[in-house]
Formats: sequence, structure tokens, C-alpha cells
Amino acid sequence: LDTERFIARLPKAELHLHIEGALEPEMVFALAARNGVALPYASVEALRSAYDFENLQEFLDLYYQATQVLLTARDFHDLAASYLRRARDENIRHAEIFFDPQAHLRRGVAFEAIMEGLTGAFDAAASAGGPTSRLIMCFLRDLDEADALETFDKARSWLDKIAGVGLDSAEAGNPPSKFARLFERARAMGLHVVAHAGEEGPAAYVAQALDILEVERIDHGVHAIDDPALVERLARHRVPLTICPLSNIRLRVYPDMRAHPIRRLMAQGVVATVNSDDPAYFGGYVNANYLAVAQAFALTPAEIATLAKNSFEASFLAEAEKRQLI
Ligand code: ES4
Ligand code: ZN
Repeated sequence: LDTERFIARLPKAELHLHIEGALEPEMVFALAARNGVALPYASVEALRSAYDFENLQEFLDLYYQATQVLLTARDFHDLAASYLRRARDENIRHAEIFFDPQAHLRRGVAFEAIMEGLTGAFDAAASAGGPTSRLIMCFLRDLDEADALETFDKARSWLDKIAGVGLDSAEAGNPPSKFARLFERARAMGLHVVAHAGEEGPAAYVAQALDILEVERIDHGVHAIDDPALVERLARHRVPLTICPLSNIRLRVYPDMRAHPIRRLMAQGVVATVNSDDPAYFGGYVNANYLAVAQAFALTPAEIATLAKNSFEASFLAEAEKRQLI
């Protein structure tokens, strides 16, 4: 309980959160009713009991199905407002938030609706004392690069409200190299660049994300542990990993928390951060993720505080902004 209070009181940044993954079952049903969308589940409980995943793809199938209730600017606003209230209550001072435009554009939702809804909620939260938020536009790696480039074009008039680009969805068989031109364009436009790599994919995909996409952070990156030279490289260059411990257990990347490599990565000098990924699906927001790791490895308060400090270091905030928030 002491550890729980210590974690709750620590100022933290969240750097790996898919806003669509903060869609709680109750909100799925509320938005389905508001928008007249039919659901293949009889109740909130029936939907929640489907959250038992064998792997990443099984999760993604349900995640994309649930996103179908998101149609209007108001829906995106309500979703972001709900996450940010939760984040504020957990003492998260800053959030760098992913969204998946391709998952919405292909259903006929306009870019304007997504952006107006999300940024409206971000601005309201920031004005009300926090957290502050930035947006990272993710591309679905199981689609081709041409689709990503087309989507990037559609985002052109919104780029002043987008901090960076990322890469997510089904990793196996979809290496970072597939998106070399997209990331070259994003970097040329001054955007920050990150990518999911080494979640279900191999350490070689983490190396590709660094070498070909020239990313500043790796999302997940846990499979880097299989390549000691790569771990050493991440540590030496202080390339942060945005680790999502409960996600990795729920998607069976590791059988239990004791088998998770986060402690070994920390011991080898990697800038590790703790994040929630898709908290509505994986059984916990940020503080629950810190607690699960702290308990599995009997972390000291100093070690827990280092994870929180890393979250600000790894963020895209300017140094002066970091000092204000911590
Ligand atoms: C995701 Cl856990 C995870 N992995 C890859 N892509 C994703 N999109 C949303 N959650
Ligand atoms: Zn993720």
C-alpha cells in the first residue's frame, strides 16, 4: 500500500497511449447508442469478457471493431476528456498520445472530426491545470506505404497540431523498412518520429527502426533484450523505450511479470519508461503498470522515481516545460 501511494503521488508523463485503447466498454455502449451503431455484444459485461487475448492480432481485431462507434468530433472529444480526467487523477502531468487516423478515415470519418474532437479536449484539460498533451499520428503497418503516404497528405493542414508520427498495429512481417519513405518525409517536415518495434517482432526490427526510420524513441522495444549489442547501443545513445508491462502480459509476449525484461533493461542502463498502451483493454492505467513492475521486482522508491524521471526526459517537452511540470 505504501508503494501504491508513492507511485500515485509521483509526477509522471505517459508516452505510450493509444487514445482508441482508452475506450472503456461502458463508453463503447454509450457511443453505440448515441450513434445508432449495432454491436455484436449483448452487454458491457459480454464485451469485457471478450478481453481475453492469445496474441496481438486477437486484441487488434477487437480494438478495430470497438473503434467503429467513434464517428463524430464529440465522440473523439469525450474519449480524450475521459482519458485525461483519469490521467490527472493519477498525477500524470503530460501525455503524448497516439491516434490511428487510417482506422477512422476508412470508415468515412473526416480528419477534421478526429482533430477537432481530440484537440478540443486537450486544450480544455491544459486550461484546467493539466495534463498537457501532444498528438502522435500513427500509421498502420499492416497496410501498405502508399496508404500511409496518402493519409499523411490528408493531415497536411493539421501538422501544426501534430508533434510526431509513429508506426503501430500488426508487427510480424511488417518491418520498419516498409515505411522508409514515409518517415523520411516526416523527418524532413520537422516532425518527431517514433515506432512500435520489438513488441511481437524481433530485435532486428528495433535496429531497423533506428537505422532506417531514425526514430527518437522505441515503443515497446522489449525484444531488444535478445541482442546484447543492441541493448548496449540503446543505453549508450539514451534511446528511450516506452514499455507497457501489463500489455505485454495480456498479449502473452511474456508469461508473467517476473519474466518481463524491464528490470534487466534498466540494469543495463536503458532509459526505460512505464506506460499503459491500451488501458481499457489491458487491465490498468499508468499507476497499475508501475505497481505491477514494482511488486514483481521489489523495486526501491529510488528505482520507481527513476522510471518517472525517465518519462519526462524521454518526452518531447522542452527543458523549460519539463521543469515546470515536475
Ligand atoms: C497496439 Cl498493443 C499494440 N500494439 C501494436 N499496435 C497497437 N495499436 C493499438 N494497440
Ligand atoms: Zn502501443
